[in-house]
Amino acid sequence: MKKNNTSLSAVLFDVDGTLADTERDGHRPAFNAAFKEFGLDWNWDTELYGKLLQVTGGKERIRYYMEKYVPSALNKNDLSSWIAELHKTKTKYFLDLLAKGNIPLRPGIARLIHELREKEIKIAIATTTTPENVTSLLKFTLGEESLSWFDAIGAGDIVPQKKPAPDIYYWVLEKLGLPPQQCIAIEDSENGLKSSRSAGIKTIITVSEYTYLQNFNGAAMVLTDLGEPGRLPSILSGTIPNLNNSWIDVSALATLIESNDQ
Ligand code: XBP
Ligand code: MG
Repeated sequence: MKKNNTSLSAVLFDVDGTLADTERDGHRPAFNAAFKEFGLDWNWDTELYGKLLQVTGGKERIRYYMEKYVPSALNKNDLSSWIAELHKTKTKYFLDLLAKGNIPLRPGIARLIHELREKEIKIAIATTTTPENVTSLLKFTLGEESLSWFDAIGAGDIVPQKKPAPDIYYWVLEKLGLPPQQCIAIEDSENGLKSSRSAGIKTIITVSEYTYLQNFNGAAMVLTDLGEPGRLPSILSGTIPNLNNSWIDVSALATLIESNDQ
């Protein structure tokens, strides 16, 4: 594929909600299992978890929950270390869930990743989640060797400010050595969109269960998912020139990057 300033050079994938539906039946029960192991009577049901998701990052989410719902528990000598230990336990349970193979990739993700590789377009990860969560998800869905397919994996505490700050996208762009104009981000949430757009990257949203009512102003396109041949996605807003009743493939992304739209 010919490369110029506005050619597609890389696709940057978010993880939770975008690569896979990890939140309701993955992260949430893992948090609850960790609470139990720590002797806490906290329970994050599906509705409460939806509210807590406005805070990105598991450790940040725990702290926010404590501040809002159980402020008496904040009275600990080393609160940050305690939260970090609790979160480490949560990660252990989440990794166990991934290893059971119960969390599949969303429609179109594996197809698009394979096509991007065939066409020699770089692929990268830009996520708030803990790095081991990303490597395990990739390993248990695309296979161990898939880790080497990614030109950059930006995850977790590698940057000081999590999404909606643009830091993680800046970090990945720098690793790739690419300007934002040559990249497309795929996200599922308003916080993710704010992050990618603040870094100047055109963004496609594939909505997830917890995010479909969020504000996606600034997205190039909002869809139910990336779609597959024979299983078309529904387009919720935006368009890609010449995307005629199709799924999202490399040619659609290449057209999007060359268009003048946001
Ligand atoms: C989603 C997040 C994460 C996960 C939990 O990240 O905000 O905090 O909910 O994972 P993204 P951790 O959509 O950017 O992938 O507990 O490891 O933070
Ligand atoms: Mg997400």
